[in-house]
Amino acid sequence: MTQAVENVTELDAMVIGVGVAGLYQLHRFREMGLKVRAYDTATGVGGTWYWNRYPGARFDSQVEIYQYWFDEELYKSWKPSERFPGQPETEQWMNHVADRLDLKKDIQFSTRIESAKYDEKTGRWDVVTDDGEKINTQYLVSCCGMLSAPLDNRFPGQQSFKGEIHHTGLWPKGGVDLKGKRVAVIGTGATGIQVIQTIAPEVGSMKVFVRTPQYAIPMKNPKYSDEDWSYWSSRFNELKERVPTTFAGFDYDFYDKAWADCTDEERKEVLEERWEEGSLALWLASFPEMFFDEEISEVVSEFVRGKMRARLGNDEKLCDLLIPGPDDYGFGTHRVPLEHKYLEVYLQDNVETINCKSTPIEEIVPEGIKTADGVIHEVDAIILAVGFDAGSGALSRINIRGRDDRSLKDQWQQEIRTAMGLQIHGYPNLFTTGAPLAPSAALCNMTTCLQYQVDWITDCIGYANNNGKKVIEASKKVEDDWVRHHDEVAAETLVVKTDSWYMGSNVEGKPRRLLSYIGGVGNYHSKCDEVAKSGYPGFDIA
Ligand code: NA7
Repeated sequence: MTQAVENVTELDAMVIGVGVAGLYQLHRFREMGLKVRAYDTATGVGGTWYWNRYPGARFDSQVEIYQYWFDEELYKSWKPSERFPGQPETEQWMNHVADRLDLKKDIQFSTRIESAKYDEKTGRWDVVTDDGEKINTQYLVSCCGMLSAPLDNRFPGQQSFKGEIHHTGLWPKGGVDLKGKRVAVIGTGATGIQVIQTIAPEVGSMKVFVRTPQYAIPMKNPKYSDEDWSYWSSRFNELKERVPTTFAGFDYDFYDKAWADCTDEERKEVLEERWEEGSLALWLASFPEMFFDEEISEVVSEFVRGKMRARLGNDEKLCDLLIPGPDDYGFGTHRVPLEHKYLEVYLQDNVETINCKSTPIEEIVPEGIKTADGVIHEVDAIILAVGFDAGSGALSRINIRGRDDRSLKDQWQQEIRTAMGLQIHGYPNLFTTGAPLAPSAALCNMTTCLQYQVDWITDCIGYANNNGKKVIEASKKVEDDWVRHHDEVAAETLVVKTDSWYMGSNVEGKPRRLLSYIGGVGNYHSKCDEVAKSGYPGFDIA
């Protein structure tokens, strides 16, 4: 036997990424008795909650449902401090999960997966890491994340900047001292909003580069006492049953009366009540008609605009720049962020806005940011809150070769397709979580959809094992059918008309397709359950 063969790590299953999905997938594979190992570029667990340690990072799903549902004792064993905990606490929780399940001994940190090549003769994957380690595995499961490929090299001249420049998704572990400094923030998506409202009190001055205004909802984030957590713990089984059946994997769901059957007063009451809730309920638990009907969308959008205008003291210039107008896009057709005193930041004397629509950023220069009008905005630090190559980005950054040496990156540069977000035709024994065309990122509370996908994948592999089979591949037909259904559902909504990372339009040249399934989480689960119950029709299992 040659040296090279001796140095190959042989596995039944390999997991890439140890965020919410990866930890659970590792746990499930271990329970099945498979020889499994997980790999992650980071030095610790957490995925999104490891990398996004920028000031103010926190989730928009209530902590009582941003949970694992497979173990009641695990749920009860963690005492969250508030309704929407910040990144440090969420990272601690993920470490708690990993330690409680003793997962870390099967995780290799600080390791980037460079390539994965399917061997048709053996039905197995040959994987190579950045330090040259070779892994041979029967099953390969991507848990790389939906929003984990940062667009960190966005502007020409970034390297020349004399001060500190950081993308929010690659924030240094030790933090960044912004106290008293002149800081620029580029981007006002969900991330930019969290950063801006958090650093505003400590920076010397701040220049916010705004291109697209955002609808945002004020977050209500009460502290949770032990009694509060006992209350939620007592509801564990009820929540566990309900959450996967709702439209977006939260514990709330749409109002049970159609818009057309409500009076104006009732509509207003429903919207006001959801607004006061201080969560994403206004978007995901009020009137679904806002996703389909332009007129209804406009009524809801105007409701939100009115709230925002009042906060900005009806300052015309600020309102124009920060609040989407009727001709921009409708509320909820873009990811809706929650915020806390965000708009008030713009009323501070030391905060300046730069309109990137009229004066786009041209380049980064040693002193700061140069805009198209020739102005150099001098700053000490630049925060790039400019987003991610969502959905397809993480897997495209690995050289993945399927049957006939086909390249996933090349394929997805032409058209982004998956079968239910769980497999890709031409890539046998490769399974995906958080991938395009499955529900994700606020159109699904991430813990809900990721756990479901891990369970589906685990059951599918279990089915193959029980039947003495070794290779599983989504047929072209099953993928075609899913893509068609996905597109039909998407085409009925207004979301496909709005430019955002949901549509891939934030990355130049990326083929346009809604990256998240919008037919509802409950519906997605029923469809995937049906496939599993019927013995995986449309999947070639050999
Ligand atoms: P987003 O939502 O993609 O937001 C990125 C922001 O950066 C957005 O305001 C962009 O404006 C702005 N941007 C990007 N490129 C530029 C340039 N060249 N000039 C000016 N402004 C620019 O990313 P986030 O990180 O906030 O959120 C991603 C998801 O993570 C979020 O939805 C949650 O689900 C978690 P644009 O809209 O393109 O005009």
